[in-house]
Amino acid sequence: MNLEHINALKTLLSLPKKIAIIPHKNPDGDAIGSTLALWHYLKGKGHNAMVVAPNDFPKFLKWMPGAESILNFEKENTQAMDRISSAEVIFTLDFNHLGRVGQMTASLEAAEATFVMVDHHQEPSDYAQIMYSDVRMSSTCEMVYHLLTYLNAEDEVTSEIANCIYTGILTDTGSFKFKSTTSTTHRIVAKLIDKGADNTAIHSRIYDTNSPSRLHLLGCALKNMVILSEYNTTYITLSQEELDQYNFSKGDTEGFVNYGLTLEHIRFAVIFIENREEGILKISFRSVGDFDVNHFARKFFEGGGHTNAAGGKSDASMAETTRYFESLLPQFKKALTL
Ligand SMILES: [Mn+2]
Repeated sequence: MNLEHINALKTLLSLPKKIAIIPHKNPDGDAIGSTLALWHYLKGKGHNAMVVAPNDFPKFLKWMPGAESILNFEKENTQAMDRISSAEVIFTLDFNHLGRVGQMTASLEAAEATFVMVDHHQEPSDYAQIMYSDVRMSSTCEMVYHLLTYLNAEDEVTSEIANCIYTGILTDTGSFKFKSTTSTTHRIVAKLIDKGADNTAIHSRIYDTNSPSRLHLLGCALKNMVILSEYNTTYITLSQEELDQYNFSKGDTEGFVNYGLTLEHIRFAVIFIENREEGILKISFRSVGDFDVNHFARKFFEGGGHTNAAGGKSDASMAETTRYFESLLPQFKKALTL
């Protein structure tokens, strides 16, 4: 974050403000962790702050300190709209394009607040007056920690803040495994544990939450896995029929795509999931090393994300989509096998 923006933020927060803090739609551990961490900090400084989420978030994040205070735009619409339109400052965390908040987009576009963006995704749009955008960062949670140091507030990191930030770093780094995990990330994590982050409990609350039907759905997904050794690539399909058969509930397929990458030599793993309600296939792309799935998702599947993790969609059938996907691989053979 450059000095000009740090100083602008310090000035902005020098008097108590009415603030809305916004995560993206379908918020994940990093989005909820970063917004709640910032909320705890701002509240402690005497601001009137509130986290407003576009929709609900997964059960395995409900234990987070402050989670019960999050306004749900879908369910508490009047209150949420009022908070956004009356806010003097709006922080948008873990996204960089106003379209990422779904039905909340129009409210944000109409808001007269000063916008502050904190985010690590590529190609930010320019709606924010104060920007902290860095694609090299492991997570928005790591950026919130840096932000607090820029505000000279490292000593004000409470155990609530530490638990929130730890959670987002944990989930966005694939448990400290992805390339974006640096020595700085680990130094911050060490400080968070010193400040009260209960690392063992957090791991268990996040990852030991399977239901029997989810494990059965995972079994189905793994059985469907197609391995294209020639391209060090693998993909999984899940039809709506299969989702129904295993009582799919939202979030159940989270992380399934990563199983492909646990195969030896595999560099590129994909999952195609049918969503009959929306009439599309939702696609997740993962890679290891230099193969850029952000580029791949943008070019061929109307999506995007990071170098090693991206999303996309297809309006075609499962059979057509996987055929198309396979037809794209020969042009990337060199990148995938070198
Ligand atoms: Mn993130």
